[in-house]
Order: sequence, then structure tokens, then C-alpha cells
Amino acid sequence: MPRFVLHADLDCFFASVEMRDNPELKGKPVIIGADPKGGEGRGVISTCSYEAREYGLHSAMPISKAYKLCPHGIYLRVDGKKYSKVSDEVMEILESFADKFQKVSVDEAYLDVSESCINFDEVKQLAYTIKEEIKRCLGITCSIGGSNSKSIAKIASDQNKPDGICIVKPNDIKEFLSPMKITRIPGIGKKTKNPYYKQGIRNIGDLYDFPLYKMMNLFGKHSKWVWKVINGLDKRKVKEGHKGRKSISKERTFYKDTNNQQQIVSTIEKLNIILHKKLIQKNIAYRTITLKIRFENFRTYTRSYSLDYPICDQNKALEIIVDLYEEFSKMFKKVRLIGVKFSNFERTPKILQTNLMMFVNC
Ligand code: TTP
Ligand code: MG
Repeated sequence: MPRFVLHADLDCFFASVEMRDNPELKGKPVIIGADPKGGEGRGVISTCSYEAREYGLHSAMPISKAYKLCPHGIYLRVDGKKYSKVSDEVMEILESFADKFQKVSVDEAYLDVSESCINFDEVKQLAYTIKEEIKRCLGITCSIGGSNSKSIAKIASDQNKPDGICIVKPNDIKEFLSPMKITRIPGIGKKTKNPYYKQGIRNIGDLYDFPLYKMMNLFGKHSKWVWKVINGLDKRKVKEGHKGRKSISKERTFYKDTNNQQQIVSTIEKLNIILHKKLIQKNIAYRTITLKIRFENFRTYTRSYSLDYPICDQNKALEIIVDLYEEFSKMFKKVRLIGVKFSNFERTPKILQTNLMMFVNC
């Protein structure tokens, strides 16, 4: 089965949230970080808007230097609590589109979409849908890269920033990477680049002249990883982490808006099966079931049902979700998207026992 991996990374994350919450800031150099104190401040920039980057500002730059380069910038403090909440909301959306999902930082994640897509055209379409959903629900933008490996997807997400998509098919990897500086390869940094620089190698394209044994001989053991990346052979899996998660959801945007009840219910059924596979695997029981529905006019509704006791029961859940859906089925509007969410978790090795108790109590 071909492998499709996406890497999503929010654009100037902290600054984007501030610009969303105060539209007057849009289009201006916005800098999030320490107080510049008129150029005397200590501390550094956390991030800054793309307008501020035009003045040479970037993350980790001393705030005093930033102030010299851009004294008329808008300097704001970090509001960690707010960004953390937005990050959770973004991750929930991203995860709902993934077959396997791995959050890697506050604003980036990998999505394995090998089961959802059959070719790279579908991968690209999915990337558009995800971006549209994040923009629509949260008012911020992200950039998405896609390929057959995590490392190439990550390099690709950086390629068309901000608000960009870049999908690299396996046969195009060499052409895509060749003009780039070797420091674009994850793992080659300020120090690790030195042995390559000593040999006069600056661009990834120069590396394609070396067979693996020669690379390892000249640049050390680490270059085996570099060789794998540039040849599209990074096989690292998208690692799912379920610890501490508050909900699990999945949604599908129909390729064409539809009022075909059979198609809608069968999609609900598929989402329910996929989610229960994960829930059972991780021994998670839930109390709340939510249906999300978006109509052709983009109006979006959610309806939830909460149980008195935690369950992990695919058939019971399906019955509840279809009941929730029936309320909307009389609206005679075409459906654009449908989603299912389970929350209010109880993590217990005793799910089976819990369900058994239900039988005993009946
Ligand atoms: P990044 O994704 O590295 O940067 P970004 O989202 O601001 O910009 P880009 O469009 O280039 O992706 O980091 C995500 C957030 O993490 C960033 O908004 C602020 C925070 N951060 C710091 O606080 N200090 C740092 O040195 C970096 C790199 C990020
Ligand atoms: Mg980012």
C-alpha cells in the first residue's frame, strides 16, 4: 500500500492568534516576546509576523536587537494559556482528518493519511480541506507538506509558507531537494553541517554524487540518515500518542455535497468503526458522543448525547449517532461534511467489565 504522510505547521503561530483577536494588527510587524523596554529590554523574540520578518526579525533574536531593526513594530507579551487552548483546538481538527496522528510541538503535527487517500491528487485535496477547516473554525492559517515520508513532508511544509501547500511525489524528491541548502535536512544543523562544508558541499544536490559507503566514510555514521532522507527512504512511522487526550474524533468532507441518506449513514458507520478500533486498542471508554454536520451553505451544527455510564460499544454508539443525525435529515439541505466525536473519557482496563456490569444491571 502506498504511504501518504502530511506535516502541518501553523504560520507565525503566536502572532497569528494575536492578529486574529485584534484585526487592527493585520498587515503590521507584530512581535511576540519579551518587553523591549525602548531598546533596553532583555529576553528574546518568541515569534513575529511575516511583515516583521521583512526587517530581519526572527524567533530567538534578542528583543533589544529587534527593537533597533524595527522600532515601530507592535511588541506584545506571550499569552501561553491562550496559545495552548488554540493549539488543542488545532490538534483536534488535524487529528480528525488523520488515520494516524502525531503531535510534535505546540504548532506542528504529522498525519498518516494512507488509508484515507488513494493517490497524491487526493492527498493534495485533503490538505486544502484541512487548511480550509482550520481557517474557518479558528481564523488562522497553516502550511502543509505531503510526501511518502515524515522528513520530506516536513521539508515540504516549510516550502510555501505562509498559507501554502507543497506535495512531493516520490519520483520528484531529487528534483525538489537538489537546490536546497543541506541545513534544510532535519538533523543537519550548525555543527553537523561542518564535515559536509569541509568537502565543499552546500546544496543537497551535491550529495546525490555520493554512494552510501562514501558518505559514511567522509561524513560519519550520521550520514546514513541523511542518505535515507534524500532518497525518500525515511520509514519512520507516524506514532500515535493517546495519553492525556480528552477526545477522539473523525470527519469526512464529501467530494460532492450530498443529500443521499444512505451515503451519509454509511459514512457515519465507517467513521464509527475507525474510531472504535482506536478506542478498543487503547482501552478507552467514553460517556459523550457528538455528531457534527455541515451543510452546503457552510452552516455547521453539533449535537451531543451523554450517557450515565462509560461505554465502548460500537453498535450502541452507532444507534445514538444515527438518532442524532435524524434530527437533521429533515432539513432537506445537502450535506458537505459529517463528523463523529467521542469524549468524556474513562481510561480503565476494565471496559469489558464495565460493559458486563451493564448486562448484570439490566
Ligand atoms: P515555529 O513553528 O518554529 O514558528 P512560527 O509558527 O511562529 O512561524 P512559522 O510560520 O515559521 O512556522 O514555532 C511555533 C511557536 O513556538 C511560535 O509561534 C512561538 C514558539 N517559539 C518560541 O517561543 N521560541 C522559539 O524560538 C521558536 C522557534 C518558537
Ligand atoms: Mg509554525
